[in-house]
Amino acid sequence: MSSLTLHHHPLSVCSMKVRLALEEKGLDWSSNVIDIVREQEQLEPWYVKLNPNGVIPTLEFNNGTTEVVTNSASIIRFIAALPEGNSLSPSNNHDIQLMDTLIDLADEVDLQILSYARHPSMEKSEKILDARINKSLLLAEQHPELKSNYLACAARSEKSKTFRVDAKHIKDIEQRAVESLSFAEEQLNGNTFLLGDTYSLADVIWTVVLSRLDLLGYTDWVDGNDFPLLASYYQRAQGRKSFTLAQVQNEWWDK
Ligand SMILES: N[C@@H](CCC(=O)N[C@@H](CS)C(=O)NCC(=O)O)C(=O)O
Repeated sequence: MSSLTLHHHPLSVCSMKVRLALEEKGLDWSSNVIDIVREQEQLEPWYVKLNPNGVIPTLEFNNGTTEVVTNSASIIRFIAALPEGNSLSPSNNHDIQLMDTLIDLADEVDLQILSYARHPSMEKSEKILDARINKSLLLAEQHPELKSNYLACAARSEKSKTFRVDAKHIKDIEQRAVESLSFAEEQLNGNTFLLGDTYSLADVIWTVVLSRLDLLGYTDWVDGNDFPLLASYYQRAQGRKSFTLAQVQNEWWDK
C-alpha cells in the first residue's frame, strides 16, 4: 500500500499543477500546507532538508521506502508514471515527445516573476520578498550546515525583486510566452485537447498556466483575441471537476 503526501500552498501556481495532476490521475493524497506567504515555512530547516531549494511543492511517495520528488514538472511526470489511477500519457512515441515539448514550454513560462511584477500591491509583495530574504539570512547564521541553501534562497528573492521591475526582462518573458502560446494554439487546431480527444499531462500544466495568465490580466491571451482556440480550450478545462477539486484558484496572495 503506497501513500502520497504533498507539501504545497493553496495559492501557489506550482502547487496547482501538482494538485491538478493528482486529481486527474484520481489518486488519494495527504496535504501538508506550507505557509509561503505569512510564515515563510518553506525556509524552516526540516523543510529545506527535504527540498534543498526551499520552495514548494514537494511530493513524498511512500511504498515501504520514501521517495522525495521536487520541482513541479518532475512531480507531475512522476505522478503520471505511477501504475495506478487514470492514464495521463499517450501511448505512441510521437505524442509522448509532443507532450514532453508542451510540458517544457509551459514550465518555462516564468510565472513567478510575472506574478511579482503584476501583483496589485507592489508594497505587499515586496514585504513578502523582504521577509524571505531576512529569514534566509538569519537562518543561514543559525544553521551553518544549510548556509549555502539559505544564501541561495536569499539570492533568489533578491533576483525576483530586481527582475520584477526590469521592463526588458519582463518583455523577454512575455515574448517567449507568446511563442509558447502560439505553439499550443497550433496543437488545438482540430483537437479538443492538446494531444487530441483525451486530457493529458500536457493539458494539466497548460490549464494552470492559462489560469495564472488570466489572474495576471493577460486578457488578450486568454479571452480569445490573440489565441481563440486556447480561449475556448481554457473554458473547457475550467469546466472539469478536477479544476475545482484541485483548487486552481484565481486569487491573489495577501499579507
Ligand atoms: N521550478 C520550481 C519552482 C518552485 C517555486 O518557485 N515555488 C514557489 C511557489 S509557486 C515558492 O515556493 N516560492 C517561495 C520562495 O521562493 O521562497 C517548481 O516548478 O516547482
